[in-house]
Amino acid sequence: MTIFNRSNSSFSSYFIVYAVSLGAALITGCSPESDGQPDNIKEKNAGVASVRRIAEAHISPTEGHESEGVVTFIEEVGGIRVIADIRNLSINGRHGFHIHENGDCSAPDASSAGGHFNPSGEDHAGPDDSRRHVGDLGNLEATEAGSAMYVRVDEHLSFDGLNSIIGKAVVVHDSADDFKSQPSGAAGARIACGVIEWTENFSK
Ligand SMILES: [Cu+2]
Ligand SMILES: [Zn+2]
Repeated sequence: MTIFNRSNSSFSSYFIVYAVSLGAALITGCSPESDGQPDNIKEKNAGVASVRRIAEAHISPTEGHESEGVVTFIEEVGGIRVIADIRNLSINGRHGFHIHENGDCSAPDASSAGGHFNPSGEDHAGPDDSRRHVGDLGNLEATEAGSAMYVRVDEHLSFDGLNSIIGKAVVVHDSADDFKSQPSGAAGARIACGVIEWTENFSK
């Protein structure tokens, strides 16, 4: 009896996973470009409930560095889902990852992006601290291949009002954020930067 229940339960799990995968395959396979949304965004959204607007930052290296990638921001109930996909980082390194107050990456060292986005005048802290800069997203953790994936639903971020991150900059740092040092976690040089903008489909 016990054995039967166990195998029955794992069959159900398998079936659910299969059904979700099939659904995602049908969405991407049968309506290519029908809504103008890129396939990579569709895949990220598959299975995510209550998706609304989406913004993105294309991350480019600052002078003398090579890190690059994309950060996607998806509006959800309870906050903004942040999905970062960054490559050419130092191997196994931890890299401070913040939203800075100016959407301007034009300076060779990205100093034009200003300080951490901090509309409520708090001290610098870690992403899980209730009082922090809105822009305090913590660290990227690179693999031995020098790439980092970061996923977090953050309740401090918004697409509207005082905490709106639209038009701000995402900055990746050379060193780890210690979540304590003021004003920016002693995370070192700015090695990559990108401005947060609406994706094509969510332009207003
Ligand atoms: Cu920073
Ligand atoms: Zn900060």
